[in-house]
Amino acid sequence: MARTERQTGGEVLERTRQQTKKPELFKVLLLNDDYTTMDFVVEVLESVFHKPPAEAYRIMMAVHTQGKGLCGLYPYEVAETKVSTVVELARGNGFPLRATMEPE
Ligand code: TYC
Repeated sequence: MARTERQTGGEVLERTRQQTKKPELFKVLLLNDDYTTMDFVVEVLESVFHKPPAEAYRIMMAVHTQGKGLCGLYPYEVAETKVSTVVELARGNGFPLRATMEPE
């Protein structure tokens, strides 16, 4: 027999392996410091990470009391842009606020 396909009697074999890679996600974290105001951090969480006010306040307090806090999970380039945007906004307002990213 010349054909190399498996004879399935017309049945379609399902692929069990994913053909397209699902995007790998990265955590974006805010870090605590002693100088950035709480109001500014809440503003950043609302404007850059689109958090509703109560959630933004909760995350800010988690960073304040625990040293760091999760802002969201994003594909690599989006995470990088969020980190740069936070740092640029902070420096533009004279604050030392830092953000980092790490694999999920
Ligand atoms: N610790 C800061 C203060 O007491 C507030 C703060 C919260 C700063 C979160 C950074 O990511 C941060 N003013």
